[in-house]
Amino acid sequence: MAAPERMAEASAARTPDRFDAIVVGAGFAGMYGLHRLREMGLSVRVYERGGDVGGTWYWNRYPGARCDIESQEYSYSFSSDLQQDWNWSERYGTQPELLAYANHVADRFDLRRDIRFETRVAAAEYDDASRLWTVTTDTGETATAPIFILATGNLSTPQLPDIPGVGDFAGRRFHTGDWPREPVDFTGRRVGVIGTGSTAIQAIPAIAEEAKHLYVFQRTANFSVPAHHGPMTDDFRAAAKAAYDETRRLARTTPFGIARFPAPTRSTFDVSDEERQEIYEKAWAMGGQALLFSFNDLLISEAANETAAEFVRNKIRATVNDPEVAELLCPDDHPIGTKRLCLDSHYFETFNRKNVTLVDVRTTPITEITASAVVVGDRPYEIDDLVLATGFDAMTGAARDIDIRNGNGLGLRDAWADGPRTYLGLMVAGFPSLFMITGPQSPSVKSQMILSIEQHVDLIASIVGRMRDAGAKAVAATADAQKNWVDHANELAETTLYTKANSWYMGANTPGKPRMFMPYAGGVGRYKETCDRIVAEGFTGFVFEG
Ligand code: FAD
Ligand code: N01
Repeated sequence: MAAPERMAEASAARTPDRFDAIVVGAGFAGMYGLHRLREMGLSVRVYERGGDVGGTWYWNRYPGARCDIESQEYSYSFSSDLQQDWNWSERYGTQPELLAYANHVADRFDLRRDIRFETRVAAAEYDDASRLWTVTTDTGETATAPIFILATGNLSTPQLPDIPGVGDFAGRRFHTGDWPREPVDFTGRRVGVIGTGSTAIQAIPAIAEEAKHLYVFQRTANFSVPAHHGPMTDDFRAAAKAAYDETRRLARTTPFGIARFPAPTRSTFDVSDEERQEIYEKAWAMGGQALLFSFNDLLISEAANETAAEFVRNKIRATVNDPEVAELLCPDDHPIGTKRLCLDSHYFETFNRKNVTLVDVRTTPITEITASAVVVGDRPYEIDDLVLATGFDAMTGAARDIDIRNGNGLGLRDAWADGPRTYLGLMVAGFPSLFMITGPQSPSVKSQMILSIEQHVDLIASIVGRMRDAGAKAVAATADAQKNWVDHANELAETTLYTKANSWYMGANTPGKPRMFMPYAGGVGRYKETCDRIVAEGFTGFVFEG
């Protein structure tokens, strides 16, 4: 029987809760996953615990939230009409604009009819005999499908700090990753922000504009470079639209998936001190991640890295008026770029304001949070509002939150007890027909993520296409292929400086989590070439069953 007829027959026999594919999450990954599989003729059900589409941009509504990759790159490429019709208004899209874009995509491709909102997937179990996944939600719904896709996001499980009393605070308490739907006004309020990661660095200048007083509780200083944010001019937008075919093609060959940042070819020490300084100054003036793409050894050699790190520290010293505060803001415990390089709009300048106090909680840690204060040592800082910019149980948190079991009853949590192990960041050996979009050991968070999402969804589509062509009922990654891939990913990570930081990339921010560098460090271009070769060679490392 031909593949389309088989699908048609399956559709005719389907009961209401039986689908060809079930997808968890309606962020950019789940949205494109739904669209792409539906285009192939599959029936798809998406479950999303939020009230609408957008994922990251639905949840992270804190003041100042925006992307750190320019909008003409940080956007879908799969539809030329969409690219041409949508007009970005700013260089780095703001959260409201990115959410509007997600909504536009949902409307344009009529996605919502296949999405169940406000429904959390609690469990999923595979049955070896029927080769079906059965998914259970917190609303008591169950559904089955041969294909089960986690589009649950890498930064979607907000994490509260393990500080005694954090639940006792009686004022308004916010986590930036689960911000209220309605705007929050800080006018006239005493606000405490815990955290100085990318999120806090965006939120602090915006909150400082409104608050009566803002206390920033910093445990680890972070490197940040100016975004040089601004409106997108008509000329720039028109040129970007005209060049889309070429920029998207180029982006797929680069380390980070950004056309603007091809792989650098020179070493830090190929140039004189003066020339290096000029190169850094140019990158600083350009803004964004440009600095890290100045030389090819910045994330490999400590000596090279230190030149860029000290350049940024000197910028901080030149910006912050109080030398003691400036030194506190200078990162000294990790190489630059080994945590996500932050982009800011006047972050360091904010510490020159009279209504902002930096509180060093590394020397003297936060001892507790009371009903009205953050207590550092024995000193209480009385506040009205507490903002927790304390990050996420990153990369594995959302998948581990679902009780996923294979046909032998083995849980994904157990399979990953020593850290995530995947084939290509796409599948886990022993868990047939379970796919992850931008899973661990794929470029994922070390890339322009919409590009990586599209690449993974397209790869899943070609595997599903192969299943249909072969009349297969399931597909699995082999244990050998997974072992080789994990070894390769770990070996690559060991050649970089990434392992030297206590970052969420390493799982270091989540108590009890095994330490390993979770994203693929080989870069987008190399990863894509590998995937393309695997497909061309007949899906090496995958077994089609039944
Ligand atoms: P998400 O957008 O996280 O969507 C996952 C969805 O799955 C969520 O809506 C969640 O509610 C849902 N979900 C999870 N578990 C369940 C469950 N059990 N049941 C039902 N639903 C579930 N990346 C970049 O490349 N550039 C940037 O500039 C950039 N900026 C960022 C800024 C912030 C503040 C954050 C937090 C991340 C940023 N990222 C950026 C990363 C960003 O997460 C990705 O770019 C992208 O939006 C991820 O899309 P996604 O669909 O994979 O995941
Ligand atoms: O989270 P983080 P985030 N006591 O984990 C501190 C993306 N993103 O939400 O470093 C005191 O980076 C913690 O301190 P320390 C981006 O990929 C992108 O900021 O552990 N402090 C740290 O300062 C980013 O990397 C954009 O010592 C405590 C902070 O909380 C990722 O999301 C914008 C503490 C957490 O920083 C996550 O960023 C925003 C405690 N007990 C986010 N516990 C863009 O611009 C935690 N901290 C694209």
